[in-house]
Amino acid sequence: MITYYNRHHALHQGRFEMFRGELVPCFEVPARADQVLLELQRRKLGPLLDPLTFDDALLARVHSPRYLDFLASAWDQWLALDAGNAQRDVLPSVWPARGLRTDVLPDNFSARVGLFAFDAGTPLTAGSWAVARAGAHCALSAAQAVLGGAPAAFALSRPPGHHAGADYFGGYCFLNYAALAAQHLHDAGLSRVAVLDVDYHHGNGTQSIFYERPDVFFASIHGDPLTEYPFYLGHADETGAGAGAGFNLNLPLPRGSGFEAWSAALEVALAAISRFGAEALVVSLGLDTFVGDPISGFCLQSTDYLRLGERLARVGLPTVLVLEGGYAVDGLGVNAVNVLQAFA
Ligand code: OKP
Ligand code: ZN
Repeated sequence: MITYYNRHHALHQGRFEMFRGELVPCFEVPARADQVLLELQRRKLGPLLDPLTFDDALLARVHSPRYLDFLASAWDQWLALDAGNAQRDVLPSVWPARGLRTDVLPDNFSARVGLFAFDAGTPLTAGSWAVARAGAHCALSAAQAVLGGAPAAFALSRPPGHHAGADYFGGYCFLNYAALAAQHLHDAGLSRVAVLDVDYHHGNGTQSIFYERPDVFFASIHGDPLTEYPFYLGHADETGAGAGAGFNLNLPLPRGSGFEAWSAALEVALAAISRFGAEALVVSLGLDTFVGDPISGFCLQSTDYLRLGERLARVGLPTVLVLEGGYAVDGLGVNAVNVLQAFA
């Protein structure tokens, strides 16, 4: 399994996220990617490559120019407010709810942050833009490898990407790596691409990006948004709209679900992807379905990830795997590499 590794990931290191009225230390930490890297090296599951570089115009295939401009300039604007801000992360505190305008870009920096954010759990730091951009390059590189004939490739970066929409960040995510990889495969001539999201949390960003498109099928298995983050998307009745009607599949499961229910949902998702006639598969590989995850509610065991890897390989499609969540840092390396090794 080829891995593209974002060696700069630790330049994004959030201090605190808002949780139950308090700022608590971030769950999404550099040690996550470090653990996956260590386990890849321990099992000699190479090669381990630096990402290729890509034109930033490719980011605009998925994200709006206005949002990309914001991300690229946010830290400098934050510093310009107060030199002391160098020691503080950016978090939003005001949002445009229904009926408030998002078409006019405010001059005020806090107002801009809120316009482009959907939660207060995603600190934007000095390194966020550079790291997210390099993470996008990892995902694009993995897509490129698969286009060049590799059966599969893995993008190892953090923070994750699947909650990021065309023009918003949140859920620890800034750029949607899975969407960028899928779009890149499509742009290279694959007319039908499937994205399978197995993270515990619904991939609201990816769903939204492709919701009205018939050429990218999105399927997701996740905690029921009635009780689980991101709450406002991911229900079973979201099946796509317009030309995309019928090309979105959500399989929410109750908190507490184990591998039996989970793997039954996986079969439903894979059957739909096969009926769709996908020519390539992008997997949003979240490992926060693990029983030991501190912020999630499924009960998968480490050995279940071997079954997942084998099953994904049996689909027989060129496959890009992108690391998403997984916050039980000690188990993350073993769980992620179990999927990759079993796939390979
Ligand atoms: C990102 B990914 C935890 C509350 C939940 C957001 C979770 C984002 C998960 N205190 N905060 O899908 O793994
Ligand atoms: Zn997650």
